Amino acid sequence: MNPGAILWDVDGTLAETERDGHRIAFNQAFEALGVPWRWDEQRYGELLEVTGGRERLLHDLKSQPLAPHAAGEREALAARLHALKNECYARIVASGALPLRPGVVALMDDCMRANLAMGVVTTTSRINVGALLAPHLGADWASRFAVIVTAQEAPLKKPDPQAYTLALERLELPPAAALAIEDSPAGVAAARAAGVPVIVTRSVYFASRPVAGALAVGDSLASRMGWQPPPTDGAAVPVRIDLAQIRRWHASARMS
Ligand code: XBP
Ligand code: MG
Repeated sequence: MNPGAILWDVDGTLAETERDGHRIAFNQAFEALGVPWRWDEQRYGELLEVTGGRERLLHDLKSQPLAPHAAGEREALAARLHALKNECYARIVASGALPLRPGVVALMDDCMRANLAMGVVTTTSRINVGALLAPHLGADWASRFAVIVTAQEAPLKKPDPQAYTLALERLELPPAAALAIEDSPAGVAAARAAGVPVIVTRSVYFASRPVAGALAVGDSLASRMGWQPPPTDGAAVPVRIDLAQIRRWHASARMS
């Protein structure tokens, strides 16, 4: 059975938004509100264990000696910082300066040509998805996707399967008919918990993390090098991971 839909994760999968987008934007928000600490690349990597930007802030505030002690004050500060972070993030990505990862647009174009439905399944907000994608895919970016599930529709963040389950419901597809593309252990866990087969394009923060339960794991959709299991050759051998290869991996899920 061919996949009935490709479900795209956003942060880390479509672009390196965590290191080069959200992290920078959080630090800009800290500066704007006079918060005295910053998140360097390493600290942010540790904090990515907590999914959801507001949840990540709240988690960090608990261990910051200079943060307010009262839980209510910490929540209010996290909410202000998070809203400001999203404004900063929108400014960072608005110019298109944060590129989509290599091979993403080509695979999306394969899907469009094949009339294969695509979805967005993310723990970030719709406004952040639009801010990232509009400069690259155009103002009508949303028309490419049959379903868009974000933190608004699915407040339980990955690894909870809620976002995937909702996307399947809206697409009226059984889980095995979809295929997710993710970058993080939490994303893989969310897809698997919903029963959706998943492939992983590793992002910088999860480059060396073991990934359990993925059909295939590789560094980039733009290259067939280094994927496990290796791509199986079709009639013509393209250099990138194309829809034909995605279909072969998807078929392997049904055989295993
Ligand atoms: C990744 C996340 C998000 C982003 C920040 O989402 O965990 O929380 O780090 O976005 P995904 P927000 O990989 O599912 O796209 O600040 O909007 O939460
Ligand atoms: Mg991700």
